[in-house]
Amino acid sequence: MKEEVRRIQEETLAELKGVTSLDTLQELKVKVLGKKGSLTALLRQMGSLSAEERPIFGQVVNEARDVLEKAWVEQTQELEQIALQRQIEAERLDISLPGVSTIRGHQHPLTRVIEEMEDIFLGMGFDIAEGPEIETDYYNFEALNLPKEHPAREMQDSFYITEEILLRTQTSPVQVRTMERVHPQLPVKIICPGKVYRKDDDATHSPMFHQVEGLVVDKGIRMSDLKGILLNFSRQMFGESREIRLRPSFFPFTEPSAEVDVSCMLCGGAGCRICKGTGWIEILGSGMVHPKVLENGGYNPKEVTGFAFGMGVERIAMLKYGIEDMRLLFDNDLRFLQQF
Ligand code: 2U9
Repeated sequence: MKEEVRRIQEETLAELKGVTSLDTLQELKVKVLGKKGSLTALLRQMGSLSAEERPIFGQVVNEARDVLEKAWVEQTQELEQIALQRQIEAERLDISLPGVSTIRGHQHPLTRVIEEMEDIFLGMGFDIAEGPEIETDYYNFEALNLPKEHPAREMQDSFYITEEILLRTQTSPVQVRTMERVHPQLPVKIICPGKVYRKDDDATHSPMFHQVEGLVVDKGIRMSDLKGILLNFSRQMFGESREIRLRPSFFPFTEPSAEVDVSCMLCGGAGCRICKGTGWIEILGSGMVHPKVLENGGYNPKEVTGFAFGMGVERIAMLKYGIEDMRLLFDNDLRFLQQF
């Protein structure tokens, strides 16, 4: 039986050397040392030996077990080492390779223009007010002195949702809402940037566009205050040497009303293609707030006066950057947008 133990030991050691996977190694261990293993089976036969032979045989089996256990541990470590090497090899990083740079986006030209306008007016002490794009007929028209039958509120020009609810056609309802909220507090000095909607669609009109409107209400506000603020704005926006001029106009919500031209930023006033030879470019509408509108905001027109103005952001962006077709601002074509 001792020879049998030696044979198992030698055969197993030889087999172990050829094992290349940890699973096979475990299977072999069970085959020899497991409950039904070949060495365990020999141990069970000890009963047939004499009392003198038993301890000697036990020692031989234990020695064989120790030798095999040790060989297993060594072989396991070796296979684990090989597996680790393979993994390291497979996951190797070449840190000398150049990195992949991320593409950096930037602000849309309209966002840039809106933020530039906001900065200019914040610098002159204005607050920024915002409000809903879906409005009631009252705030969009009625409160702004545009009664039901007024031609400026033609049904076909506005996006109506119901008879009383529509997409705002101007940001003026925000000013009315603000006056309602803060009165009788003075002064009111706000600009309202935001999206507005009208049924227009061509090279110079879009069904959705952006406006920045302004409103100042206080005791003793005069047209010269309006002119001063707009001259300051025009010079910061279009250049220090700009001049402005006011032409009489009409809006239902302001009286008197004026359209404002800025001296041409391209030719400096000499006359060119952009200003159509006049030297002047219209940039906004304005006026003294109509007494009825002040009243609708909760103020007494006998005690306070105010001025208001409104401009289309797309138009200003087109002038500032020389963009010929408004639709370019909404196409999201990177070949256009990357130029800014
Ligand atoms: C209140 C009172 C008065 C806002 C004003 C204009 C003149 C104006 C146009 C410019 C180009 C709209 O985008 S555009 O088509 N706007 O000409 N807007 S005065 O007047 C107000 C606003 C709010 C409470």
